[in-house]
Amino acid sequence: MTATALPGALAGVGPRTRTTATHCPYCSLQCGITMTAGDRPATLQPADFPTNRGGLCSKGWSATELLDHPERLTRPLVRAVPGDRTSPLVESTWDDALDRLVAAIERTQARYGRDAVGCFGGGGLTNEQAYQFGKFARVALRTSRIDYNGRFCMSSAASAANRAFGLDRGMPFPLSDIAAADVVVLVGANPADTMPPAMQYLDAGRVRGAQHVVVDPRRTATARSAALHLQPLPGTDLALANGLLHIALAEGLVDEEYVAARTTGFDEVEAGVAAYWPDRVERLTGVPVADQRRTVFALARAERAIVLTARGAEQHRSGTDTAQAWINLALALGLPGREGSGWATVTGQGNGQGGREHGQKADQLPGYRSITDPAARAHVAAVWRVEPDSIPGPGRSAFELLDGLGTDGGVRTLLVLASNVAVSAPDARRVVSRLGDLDFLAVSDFFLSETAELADVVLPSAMWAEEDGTMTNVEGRVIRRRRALDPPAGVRDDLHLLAELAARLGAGHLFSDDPETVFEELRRASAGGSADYSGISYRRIDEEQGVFWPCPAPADGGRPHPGTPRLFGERFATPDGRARFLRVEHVEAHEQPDAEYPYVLTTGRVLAQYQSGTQTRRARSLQLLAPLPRAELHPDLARRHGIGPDDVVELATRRGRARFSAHLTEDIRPDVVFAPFHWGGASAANALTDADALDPTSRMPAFKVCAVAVTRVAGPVERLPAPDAATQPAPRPHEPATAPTPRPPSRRRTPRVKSTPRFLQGVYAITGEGLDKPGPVDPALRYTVPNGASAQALYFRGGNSTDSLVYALLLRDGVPMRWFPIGAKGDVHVPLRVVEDLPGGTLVELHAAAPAGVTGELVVDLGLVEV
Ligand SMILES: Nc1nc2c(c(=O)[nH]1)N[C@H]1C(S)=C(S)[C@@H](COP(=O)(O)OP(=O)(O)OC[C@H]3O[C@@H](n4cnc5c(=O)[nH]c(N)nc54)[C@H](O)[C@@H]3O)O[C@H]1N2
Ligand SMILES: Nc1nc2c(c(=O)[nH]1)N[C@H]1C(S)=C(S)[C@@H](COP(=O)(O)OP(=O)(O)OC[C@H]3O[C@@H](n4cnc5c(=O)[nH]c(N)nc54)[C@H](O)[C@@H]3O)O[C@H]1N2
Ligand code: SF4
Ligand SMILES: [Mo]
Repeated sequence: MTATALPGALAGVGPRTRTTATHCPYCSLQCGITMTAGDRPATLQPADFPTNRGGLCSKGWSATELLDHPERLTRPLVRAVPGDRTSPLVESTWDDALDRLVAAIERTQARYGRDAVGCFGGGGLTNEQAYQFGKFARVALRTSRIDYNGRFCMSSAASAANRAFGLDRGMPFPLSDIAAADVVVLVGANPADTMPPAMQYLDAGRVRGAQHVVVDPRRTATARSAALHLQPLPGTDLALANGLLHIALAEGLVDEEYVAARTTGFDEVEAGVAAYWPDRVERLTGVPVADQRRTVFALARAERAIVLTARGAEQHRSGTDTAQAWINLALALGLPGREGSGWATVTGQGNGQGGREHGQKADQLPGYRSITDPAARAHVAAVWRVEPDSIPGPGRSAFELLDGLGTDGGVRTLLVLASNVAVSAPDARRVVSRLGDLDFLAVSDFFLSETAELADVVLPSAMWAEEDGTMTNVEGRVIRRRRALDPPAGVRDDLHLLAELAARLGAGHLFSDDPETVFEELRRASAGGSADYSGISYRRIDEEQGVFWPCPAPADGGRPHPGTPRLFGERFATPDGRARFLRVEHVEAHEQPDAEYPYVLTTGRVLAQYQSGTQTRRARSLQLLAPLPRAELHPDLARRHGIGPDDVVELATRRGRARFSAHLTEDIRPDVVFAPFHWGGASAANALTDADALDPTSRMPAFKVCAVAVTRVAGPVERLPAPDAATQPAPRPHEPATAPTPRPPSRRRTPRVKSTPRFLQGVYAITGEGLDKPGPVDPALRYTVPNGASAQALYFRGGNSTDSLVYALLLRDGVPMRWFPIGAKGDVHVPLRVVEDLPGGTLVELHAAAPAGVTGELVVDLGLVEV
């Protein structure tokens, strides 16, 4: 394959140089650049693309530094002693590395079943790679176990958008609409540091007199340029949004005509927000009543108004409901679907949007289809040329997949593409310990990331400028990543890697390593799905500066579909065309500050580092800008602990300890500490974060809030020392498969929590309609947790009288949560997680599935306690 053709390739500037139009490799803004490459080190210039209009941030400017970085991996690495991960990683051949990986896959699947091999992907992969990875898992490995790092990113906003609008395109309008809005409220978004060139749209609005409101516990660069800064306690954004809606109702600001014409469910929400009166909201959030009122009035009086949420609001155990609360507010004010107005989430990774559409999610098939929908399975199976029944069911979400590594029923051989979970996953010390429990770990990366360091096999991948493909940016615009130079000898791109692995697993005839061929297949697989790409082609992207999905293929002979820059103008993507209000309630953060851990820790980003830092920590120019990981502390907090500017501080939580240089600033709330997560080792913010309470719908961990203690360690230093190993708490062990021996009853009386047992149980006759067609069995197998109470699930027992494998399926609010396979004439007893609260209002149901025509009896017993 040679470098790309027109119009990506422009005239070269030297005899053997060529210039290619492509995009920055990092965030979802996907700033346009032109690269010059050939007989000298590659260089780049910002381009006049609609998202950046000639702008670029320091990360983009430095991107070419890494292409020929001395630490770049150019050969596969394997363990000197196979199977011994304490032996050194040594260079090897592709044949040897792939032989080892394929042998591990076959060994694991023969011994433990297909689901014992797992895949973990990333939102940095191109659409073609993400699509191929999802297909590879289901077709070549036939495993259900695939998920990706987007679960840790915008999954809460995605679930909320799907629930409310029937469609998840993060921004349902082009970025340029932000410049035209009279009011923009940014909730937990800091684009001044995370997408600097996008600030020109906010700046343009401000010049016209637009008002911006920033909701952030820190007075960030974004907040400083806004008209109003609300500084809530982390994890209270839902209460704030409900409070704003309460005021809107009280002041008659609700757009009743819009609510009546375009939405459903408002009455319930109206009743719900009655409890969020302004003083109470001030107590919960710390946002003064006067500021609450200013925000609502500004939003309601604006001709055009936009509410944006990002990770600050979404990375919580109630992230989905928090996004919904802001959607409720936007709907009540009549914003979504009105030109220049609406709600949007700011997607983060380069292909964070496309990465969540093409099937690398546990519950998903390409075109944003559901893997449990029989019609979706049939459509995709036809494109893949496999039987619908051969496509596995839903797998486990990212953290649950990682937490189960090496256990019975968990993954034992894992393939990671484009993610550095050892640094970026929550409670990362626990994740590192789980990675150690694997039988085999393979990682594809272009540097030896902290995760790659733990692998049995490391596969050197091509970098962004060396591969072709498409990406879908923050706006939902499908663009082209174009190959500007050849990868170093010995390096392969991930499309090629997956096609080659599939061939070795006997499915090679179903896979291609050519990006455009894969894209053509992706188009067909997406046709008719909600993320419909079927009318998009490489040529159209080249000609039109990208194409916004949905863009269906025209019927025979019809005019090409123009793409959809703005959604929801006429109707929402729900069956009745109306947006759905949903009542949501504030829940406290899972971990509250106490005497031992008195402050709230929140985490996030700094301008000059990207994500887990594998790339940006290696860029010399960026190291000069952000050499040391710095934790932000208020001077009052610092004084209490004798901490001076730049001192070394140790942050401790129940999970671990990490050290940072102290950045004293009045821009942060005095009860909050902020730490960036771009570093591993001594300064790993994710050694501190909590993964024990995931969002019930999106399975998002609470990256943005846990309880922390702060101590001073030493004065300023050049290199941060590691915390004392002896003080690091042991990572939480796997949940034991068998119950521990009961201790003799203690004599000390402890106060009992009043609880009531609840059971969904009985013996039912079943007739199967297909293993992929689960359905309700009996009305008795439904239970709604009463309002004001909460419940915990204790166990599931099931028996199966038929001659075939059947499944029982546990649903929570209509969403499948767990599958319980019960073998022919078999029975199971599965302990469930008792520390996970099912809040009041949650609907719990059991469904079942059996192969078509199979009849017999199913015995089920789901035990819960109601508190
Ligand atoms: N420089 C840089 N840019 C990036 C990235 C990067 O790593 N570095 N990553 C990209 C990716 S993948 C993503 S997802 C985006 C993320 O982009 P953002 O969401 O803008 O980034 P964060 O820093 O994670 O969080 C934003 C803000 O949320 C605030 N915050 C923390 N807790 C809370 C809370 O409870 N409520 C509210 N309202 N705010 C809170 C933080 O103080 C922070 O300023 O950035 C993209 N761009
Ligand atoms: N505490 C805390 N933790 C967080 C967050 C937070 O706000 N706070 N944010 C979360 C969010 S929003 C995100 S998106 C995740 C991101 O976390 P990660 O998934 O770890 O993201 P990256 O650091 O981008 O990891 C990508 C890795 O793959 C490599 N890579 C990049 N592109 C490619 C490619 O095309 N092919 C291959 N083979 N390798 C590639 C890079 O070198 C890097 O090692 O972190 C999450 N973790
Ligand atoms: S804003 Fe994002 S896409 Fe643009 S240059 Fe910076 S990192 Fe790259
Ligand atoms: Mo992200």
